[in-house]
Formats: sequence, structure tokens, C-alpha cells
Amino acid sequence: LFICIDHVGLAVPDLDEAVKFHAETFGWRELHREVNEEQGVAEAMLGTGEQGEENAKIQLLAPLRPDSAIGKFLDRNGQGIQQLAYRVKDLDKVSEVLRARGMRLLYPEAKRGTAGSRINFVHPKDARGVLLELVEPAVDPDH
Ligand code: V0V
Repeated sequence: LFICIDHVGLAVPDLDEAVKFHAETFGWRELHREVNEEQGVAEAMLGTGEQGEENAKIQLLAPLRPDSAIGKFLDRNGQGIQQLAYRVKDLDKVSEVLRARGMRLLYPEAKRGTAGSRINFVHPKDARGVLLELVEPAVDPDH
């Protein structure tokens, strides 16, 4: 069903400070940064290697607004792991299979995620306490 773990998402209060910390302390490299208004986040994708090659990745997620998903998460839990993201080849097909297996997906249709990807989420209550993101990467992430 899944190709691999795409990334682990960490909720952080301050994106610049968090990027600096993870780069200087653990050697992560910044691959990509963007603001996603719909999701209410400023995000940075950090990897172990070069942009364009396969990387282990973490995604740092800072809230644009207090009432966003990340804003609420920080309020309730403080900073830390907010999501686990699985990479999929065909998000619509995987969503259909998971719905048939009783999982609630948060959105009826895929939404836009990082670098032009298509994303949806399995409700954390159904995934046994884990907010599971499903990511179908863009065919060409630069366009
Ligand atoms: C909430 N809960 C979690 C959780 N957030 N459990 C594990 N991990 C999390 N991150 C628990 C919460 O403690 C409640 O448990 C229960 O789920 C339901 O909570 P709720 O009050 O009904 O709902 P909220 O308001 O806490 O919202 C939770 C959801 C929200 C998951 C619905 O965070 C959401 O819509 N997330 C999807 C979008 C998102 O996360 N966007 C930011 C990343 P109890 O207390 O009932 O036991 S954007 C992104 O990843 C991008 C752009 C990308 O990757 O490309």
C-alpha cells in the first residue's frame, strides 16, 4: 500500500530557530521551504542529502495562526512529533482502500501539500493515536 516513510513532521513554534537548531546540532540540510495558507503552516523540509536525491526527511511545521492544526497542537502538547507521513503512488486508490478498511480520512478529496504533492490524513483516533499523513509526491516537484 505504501512506498516508504516520506517524512516525520515536528511542530515547532519558530521555524527559523528550529531549522538552525536541527541543522547545527544534527546536521540536517534544508531542502525546501514554503508557506501553505490552507494548512495554516510555514514549513521547512530537511533532509540527510542533496535536493533531488532520496533522503531521510523531517518536516518542521510552524503555525501561521493560533487556531490552525499546528497552533492547537502546540497549545495542547508543546513542540514535538505531530505526524508520520507515508508516501503513496496513488493517493485516491489508497484512500479508497483505507476507507473500506474503516479508516476516516480527514478530507473528502486530496489537498495540496509540500512541493506540489497531494495529501490527505487518517484521523489519529483511527490510526491508534498517530496522525498519519498520506503523500503522493508531484511528478516533477520543481514545476
Ligand atoms: C489531535 N489529536 C492527535 C493529534 N492531534 N493525536 C495524535 N497526533 C496529533 N497530531 C487527538 C487529540 O488529542 C484528540 O484526542 C483527538 O485527536 C481529536 O482531537 P480534536 O479536538 O477533535 O481535533 P483537533 O482540533 O485536535 O484536530 C486534530 C486534527 C487536526 C487531526 C483533526 O490536527 C487536523 O485537521 N490535522 C490535519 C492537518 C494538519 O495537521 N496540518 C498541518 C500540517 P482526545 O483528546 O479526544 O483523546 S500540514 C502538512 O503536513 C503539509 C502541508 C505537508 O506535509 O505537506
